[in-house]
Amino acid sequence: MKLPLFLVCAVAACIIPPPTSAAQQRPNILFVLADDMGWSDLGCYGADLHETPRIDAFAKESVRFTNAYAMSVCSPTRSTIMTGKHAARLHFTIWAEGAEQGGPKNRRLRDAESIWNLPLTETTIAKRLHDAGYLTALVGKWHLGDWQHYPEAHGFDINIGGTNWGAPQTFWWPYSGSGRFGDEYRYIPHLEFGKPGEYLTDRLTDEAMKVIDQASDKPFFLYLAHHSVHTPIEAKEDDVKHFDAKLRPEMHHQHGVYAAMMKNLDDNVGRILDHLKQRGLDKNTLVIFASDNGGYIGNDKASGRDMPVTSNAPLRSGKGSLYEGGIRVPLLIRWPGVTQSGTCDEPVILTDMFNTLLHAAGLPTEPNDGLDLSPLLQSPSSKLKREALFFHYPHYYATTTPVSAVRAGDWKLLEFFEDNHLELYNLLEDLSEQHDLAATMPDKAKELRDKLHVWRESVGAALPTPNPDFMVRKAKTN
Ligand SMILES: [Ca+2]
Repeated sequence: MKLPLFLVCAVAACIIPPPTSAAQQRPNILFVLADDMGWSDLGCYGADLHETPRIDAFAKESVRFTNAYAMSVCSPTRSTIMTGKHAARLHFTIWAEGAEQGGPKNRRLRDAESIWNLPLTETTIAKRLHDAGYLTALVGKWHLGDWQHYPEAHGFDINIGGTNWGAPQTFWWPYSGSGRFGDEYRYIPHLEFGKPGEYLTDRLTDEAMKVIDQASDKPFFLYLAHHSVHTPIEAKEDDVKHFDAKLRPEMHHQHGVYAAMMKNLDDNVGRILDHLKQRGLDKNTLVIFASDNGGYIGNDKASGRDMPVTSNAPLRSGKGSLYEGGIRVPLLIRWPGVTQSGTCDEPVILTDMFNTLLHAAGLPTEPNDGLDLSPLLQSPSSKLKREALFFHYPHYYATTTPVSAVRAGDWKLLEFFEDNHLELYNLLEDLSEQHDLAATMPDKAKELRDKLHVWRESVGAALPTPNPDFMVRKAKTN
């Protein structure tokens, strides 16, 4: 049946709410995610060699979280930001290429099974914001699945550069080629037109600024996921010279090329903040800056230096590990008119971004594994109603064997799956996790282990299994 036009309009008027002043004031959201940046890599978190004046100035206008956590590697953190669900619940516990590899070598355990495509049945924060009228854009790294699971399939209107790959072949235009990842030819879509000497972090910032301009009168959600400061460690020569000249043996950080990469990222964070201001959008834009996991403490050939890329000291270990160096990350949030600038010591996790952003957009929060951090943004000294944070990495990496962990108050317990041994630390007294109290405080260790087991069961966490090949090999040796 065909309805008269006036009736169609009347029906539409009932369904589509007219824009309200509250809706018009919904903030834009700019989420800048660095890759593999360690907790102590920024000046405002204690770095010495590195120079990050723009991010440090931004931190002074933000809530600076000192106890913010991520998962210990790339894709799990990105999946939890997108869904508000813990990576263990999603069974997205390792990065895509790692999940594909499988095949344990001479290891005591077989990795737990992990997905490597973010299921299309999951509703991402981008989809929620898109449906609420936001222009949604991913610029940079995606790393949540193959082409059928790219950002476009997960609520993003715009995808510039997002693929299944976790790192570029190179930070220099045309950013493509093979060799670094075996014979695999890697490229970054939509960045084909450029010029020699162009550097990836500069280019992604240019693209992000165009997205801001494109949004016009729509609010935008811009997820600017830089590849920097992930390997390959490559930087501009003049910057490298500057940091090499500045290096002193007593410095906490020692890698001049990495320091130069940090400087360039800082410059680019400054550029996009300046762009917001020039466009008159800074007062109505919620800006988040974070990293997806702890700093990478292995070497990188591309840098030409045979030394660890960074150090997370005073935290122990780095990317991959569930010691603090692998999971504690910088987190800064600025929302003019809402945030009180200051330091927040309350433990939070990037899983919390989902509900925090829903709340910011005036949407109802949802029951999931994260909380809405708005109370902390309004009052950094307030507390959340949360007993503990949990971590689950049932895989191997250069820094770890399969492990789970829980942080409750100042206490931290790790359970290693190879031999089920426990380690207990008091982070208030022992931030560097050097004094294992599991043997001297067995009751506390048991209490936290029980809590960890209940949580693992509640999320259906996948566990590693004994590796029969390991036993066979051992028997032959004997
Ligand atoms: Ca990462």
